[in-house]
Amino acid sequence: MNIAVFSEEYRTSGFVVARGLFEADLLRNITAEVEQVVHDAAATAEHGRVYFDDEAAPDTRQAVSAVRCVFRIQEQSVFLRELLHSPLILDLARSLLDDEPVADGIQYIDKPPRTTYEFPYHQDNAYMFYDPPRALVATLALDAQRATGGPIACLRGSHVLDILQHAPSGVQGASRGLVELPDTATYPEAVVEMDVGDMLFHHANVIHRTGPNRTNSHRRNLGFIYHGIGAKQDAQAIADYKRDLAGSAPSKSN
Ligand SMILES: O=C(O)CCC(=O)C(=O)O
Repeated sequence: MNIAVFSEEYRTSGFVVARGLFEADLLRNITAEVEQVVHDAAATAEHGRVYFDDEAAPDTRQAVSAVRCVFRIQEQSVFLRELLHSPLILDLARSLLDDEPVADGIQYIDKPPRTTYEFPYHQDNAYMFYDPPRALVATLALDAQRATGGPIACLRGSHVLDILQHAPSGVQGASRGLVELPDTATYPEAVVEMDVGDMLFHHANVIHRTGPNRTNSHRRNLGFIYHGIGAKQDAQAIADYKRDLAGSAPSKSN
């Protein structure tokens, strides 16, 4: 990989994909570990950390195949904690952030087969509150994802925007959605199709969403979250956000 070209793509578009970053053996081990942790998480169904595709259907609550999100997944696995701090990801994150990366955590997000839920357009920094916005999510594709499978779609170049107005989305696992989209002629949508082992790095300010999964396969993503050591979180904004969240849909900040 040419790191200069890779970083330039990120700086221009607000996202970039490292194709085939994870080789087959490592990927097999990661997938096996994730499946074990998700299985255990499904059994605990810890509120605020584990969300099912249909929270209203009690019979699906314990089914691993119905898990939608597990947040802070690294807390349950030494192996995944080590991966979060491994040079394989940190070295790329350092180049993109232009700063020393600090690991925040790992989120697991599945789009089970034929699920209709969507993550609305949003900017991650609308709930991370990093200033300057030197933060990113590195998403490892555990499954191949084509346009019909609910892949991440980014508005190219939109990371240069400030945080736009968001409102509660009502979607379990994605607390906030953009109130109004910016001009998509200026920031065109790019659907990021990935193969197993690809890793998408997206800037915390880039506007992105995911649609329904119209396939018969799972679409599992593992998102590694980092910020630059020089970026500070706005404590007041976080406190306000948590207060606003009470009573509305839980969030990826959980
Ligand atoms: O994987 C998904 O469906 C959503 C990912 C996302 O919105 C994010 O990583 O910020």
